[in-house]
This record gives sequence, C-alpha cells and structure tokens, in this order.
Amino acid sequence: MRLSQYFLPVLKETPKEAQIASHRLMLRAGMIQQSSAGIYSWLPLGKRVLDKIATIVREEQDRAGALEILMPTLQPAEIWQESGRYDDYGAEMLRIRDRHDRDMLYGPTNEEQVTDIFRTHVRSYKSLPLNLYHIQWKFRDEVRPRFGIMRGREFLMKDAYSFDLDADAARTAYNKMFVSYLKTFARMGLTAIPMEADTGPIGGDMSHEFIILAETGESGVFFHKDWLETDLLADIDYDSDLQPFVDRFTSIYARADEKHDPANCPVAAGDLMSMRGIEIGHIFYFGTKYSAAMGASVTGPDGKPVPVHMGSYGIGVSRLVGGIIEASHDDKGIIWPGSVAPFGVAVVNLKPGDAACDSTAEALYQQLQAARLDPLLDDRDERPGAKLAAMDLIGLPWQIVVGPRGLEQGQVEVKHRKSGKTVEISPQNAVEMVQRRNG
Ligand code: 5CA
Repeated sequence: MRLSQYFLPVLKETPKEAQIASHRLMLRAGMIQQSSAGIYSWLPLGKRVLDKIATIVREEQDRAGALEILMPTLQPAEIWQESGRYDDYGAEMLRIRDRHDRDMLYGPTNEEQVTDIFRTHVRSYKSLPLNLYHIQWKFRDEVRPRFGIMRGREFLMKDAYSFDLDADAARTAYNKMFVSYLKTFARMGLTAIPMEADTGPIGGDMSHEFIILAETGESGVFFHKDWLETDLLADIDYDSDLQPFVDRFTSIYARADEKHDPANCPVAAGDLMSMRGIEIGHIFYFGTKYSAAMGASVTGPDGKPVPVHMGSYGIGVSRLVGGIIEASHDDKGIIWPGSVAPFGVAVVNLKPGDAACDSTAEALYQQLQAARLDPLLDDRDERPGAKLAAMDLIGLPWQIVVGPRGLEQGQVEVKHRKSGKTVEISPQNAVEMVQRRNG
C-alpha cells in the first residue's frame, strides 16, 4: 500500500476524551472514529487489525471443530420471550419495533437464536456433538460506555454455542474451547489467564473469564505468581483427552475479584499477586437452561427425548484491538505483534523527488510485496520528523528508512519497532533481514 493513496487520518494532538492509552492511540493512529457514545466507525488501519484478529479467532475455532455460521444482528422478541430473558435483560437490550409493529431487538448475544436453529434441524443424538459459532456485531446499551472500543455499545464478538447429549460430553466441548482460547490469545502475543467467574445474565454454573493483565483493566484479579511463568500450549490434538491440560491451567489459583475470598484463599500472601485485567473472553456451561425452555431436544440412544446440554463461548474481537494495544505500546505509539499488525513493514522515503531515494524505496516496496511482507510505503511529501513519528505511532513491526545520506554509502536504516534497535545495511540485506525475522 502506498500511503499517498491511503486514508490514514493521524492526529497530532492527544484527544481529550481518551482516558487510556489504547483509546488515545487508536484515535491518534486514525484507526477508529466515534459515531455516537460507544459506537465507532472503523477506518482502514483499524479495520485491517480487526480483520487480522478475527482471522486468528476463526482459524482456531475451526481447528477446535467449531463450524462457522452467521446469524443476524436483529432478532425477533418471541424467542427471547420463550427463554424468559426478554424481560430479564432490562435496559441493556436495544428494543426496536418494525413497520408491522413486531417487537425486535438488536442482539446482545445469541443463545436463543442458535437454539432456534438447532431445534429446527437436529433430531437425534447421532448429530452430536455440534458447535456453531459466528463473528457478528452485538449491541448492549451499557450504562457507561468508555475507553473507546474497549467497553462499547456496539462491538464485534465471536460467540460459539455447543450442543451435547449429556453433561460429560458438554464438558469435553467446554475443554476444547478452553484450550483453543489459550492458543488463540497466545497467537496474538497475549498471556490470557483463565479465572473462575460469575455467569451473570447468560446463566449456568461453570464459567471462566480469560483475562489479560493491564493497569487500566476494569477487573480486579488475584492469582498465584506462578502464572507469570506458565508456558502456553504447544500443538494440541483436539480429539485427545484435554482434561489434564485444563486441570493444569485451573490448578494454579486465579480469580476475578467477585470470586476471590481473602479469608479462604489457598495462596500464601507472599505468592499472591493482585493486579488489574481486561476480560477478552468468557466461556459458560449452562446445561439445559435454554434447551429445556425452548424445546431443543434430541432422541437419545434409548429412543427417549432429552434436552441438550449447552455452553456458550465468547471472545471480544473488537475489544482485543484495544487489549493488545494496552499490552504492547510505549510513549511513541503502538507496538503491534507481527500476527495482528496492519502491515508487516514500513518503507519510509525521507525525500520523495530525490531520484536515488525514489528508486530505492520503490524497489524495496516491490521486493517486499513479492515476498508477501505486506509493506506500507510512505511516499508522502512531508517533513521527515513527522513521517518517522507517524510510523512509530502506527507501530508496524519494522521500518526501513530510505534517506539521501545513507544512500551515498549504499545503505538504508532498518528499525525494529519493539526493541528500538536500528542497523544500517544495504537495501537487499534489509529485505532479507525482515524476511528472516518474520519467518
Ligand atoms: N453469550 C456469551 C458467550 S458467547 C456472552 O455474551 N458472553 S460475554 O457477555 O461475557 O461477552 C463475551 C465477550 O465479549 C467478553 O468476554 C468481552 O471480551 C466482550 N464484551 C462484552 N461486552 C463488551 C462491550 N461492551 N464492549 C466490548 N466488548 C465486550
């Protein structure tokens, strides 16, 4: 991509309304624009990151055996009346009436909608297990939307729903999602700690929140300091027994504050960490809560109808954009992990119009494109200082800076955004270096 042809409305001033780093940096880097409270447009740079995150989530869901569908944002009130949640959900639910006076709502979650799909089509236990997921916008009329897309009113969620014959099989489904969440977040450079959690309006009696540590997080968390040294998972065979993995991860103490009881905490005071965190995922097992209320039964092996056991599994896809920035930034800007970076490498032409700079930058751009390193070429006629500051702000993993002085020696400067280290090398070596370190 050539920056001269791109839309990157970078802000020089720090927006006053932004209280935390991720919100500030997303606005300054031209990733999002507020439409109304808690509702945002995603501009090209932000949309790229959102899509990269969604792709990782999708790949890991598919790997764990979940099947992608797409349910609507608008749902009929009837199915929520059947489950009993239409009244329970209260003011957080955005209720809409259509031209025929039918009650509709903008879905805050999709348990009812997916249960309706299931009961229409599935009759026998032989069709189980089944796990259906989608990545779709949700609306919750939060009392206090804040921190940009972190606590929005409209936000993008991956929500999966599992259907099983009994509690044991549902536990297997739960474990698959538990393990796939650890893998998903690790691929984004995050250490997410699963913590026992309350189930709130989703219901059920087993639930884990996945929380990343950040000073600006909304949740208070308590955990054994061993968590900080825990290795994440290697390759997983989802058909194997995952209980030992889950046991390993749940045996180290970790609780969100509503579940932490200081009087009964098994961890010695010196080993207990108390920090703040951001909830980026939440999984639930709620048995037959929705299937019983909505008549989602299958015939069991003995020919008798049984309501299916269900779980639901959410990931805050749009929240993750902010969460990753909270976990990875400095005072100059964002530092994207390679897996979710909007572009792989910046090529900064410090002096457009200079024949040597133009031809070197152009050749680098072509080679990086051919090597599929997804370059962003800054070919704008701007002050060098402003260009370099903008590149630090948008935080691509690598910058290759092409300037007249270096070129006299046949060299460009390669900068690694995370470490800040720079080297002066030939353009050819620069491409090879970025290629090698990205592989
Ligand atoms: N139906 C279940 C699981 S699919 C559910 O809705 N769970 S949830 O309420 O915990 O939401 C799942 C994830 O969505 C949360 O872990 C969080 O990462 C994200 N999320 C929830 N509310 C918001 C919000 N207001 N803004 C941004 N992300 C949110």
